[in-house]
Amino acid sequence: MSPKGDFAAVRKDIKALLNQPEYDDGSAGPVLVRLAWHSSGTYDIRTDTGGSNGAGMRYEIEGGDPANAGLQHARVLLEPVKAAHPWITYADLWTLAGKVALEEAGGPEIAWQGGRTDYVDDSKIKEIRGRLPDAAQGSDHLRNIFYRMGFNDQEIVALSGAHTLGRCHGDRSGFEGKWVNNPTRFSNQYFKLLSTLEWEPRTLASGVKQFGYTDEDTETELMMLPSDMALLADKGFEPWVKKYGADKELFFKDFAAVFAKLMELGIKRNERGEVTNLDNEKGGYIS
Ligand code: CCH
Repeated sequence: MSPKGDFAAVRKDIKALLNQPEYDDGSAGPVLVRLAWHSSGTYDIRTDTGGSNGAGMRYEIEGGDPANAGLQHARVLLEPVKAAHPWITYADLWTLAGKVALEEAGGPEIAWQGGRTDYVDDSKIKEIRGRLPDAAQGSDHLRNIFYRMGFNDQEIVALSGAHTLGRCHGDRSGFEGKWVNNPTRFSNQYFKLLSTLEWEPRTLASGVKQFGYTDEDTETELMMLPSDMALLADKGFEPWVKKYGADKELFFKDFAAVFAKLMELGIKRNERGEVTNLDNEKGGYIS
């Protein structure tokens, strides 16, 4: 068992579970990134509620939000890490796992600090459902959701580049498929494909509408969500799609900054980096 605060030991254990030959495209990384994002993306800057503190997804009221369907796989996967390092909070473990997964997938280094606490009950998460984005909607919706978290247009586009990783699962969101050919490798490929391929509207057998592209040569089928396509059709978003597609370094730099900001939503720290809005008696340590 590692001593309290030994985040390097936790990182090592997270790294060790990323390779999952039987799961999806062979890596647990993408679903861990999604867990980190959904644990943070509930933040509301006006009411200062939600965010990465608390690990509210352990409770039905938040974990059972249809937007969080499938994330139990990620949480279950991390249980052995929690068992080996019981001092770490779930809120820290989930966000740290997202950082480690991104870096191990070849992404930029993401600044991360510990100290989050876990809610002791669900009393603070009553109004949390419906705060995550709906992939069937367009740019007005994206702005409503992400401005509420405190992000601007450039940051919304940079964050969307995470869709280079992973895939959609019919039994989770209803959408099907992957955005890029190599969905376990972080890159700016999502932006390149979004702006250069001829995306066609597709209706799945379930009636769900998304966009598709079939590469006849390789017989590869790729997809985009309606919310991804909305980035292309919007004057404020589209220039950033082009910039990130053309400049991987710029995308990596901006993504690292905005993902670090996402992980800190709802966290207040003093000048020593210690979290001051604690939700239980245990927290407050720093990395
Ligand atoms: Fe996302 N995302 N996401 N997404 N997402 C899905 C999967 C992933 C939206 C909808 C969906 C971000 C933003 C948005 C990931 C990271 C981020 C799925 C499929 C839907 C639907 C879920 C399934 O079926 O398993 C919408 C709408 C938005 C609006 O902007 C942001 C921001 C991030 C991170 C920074 C990752 C990674 C996945 C793949 C998960 C996996 O299991 O492979």
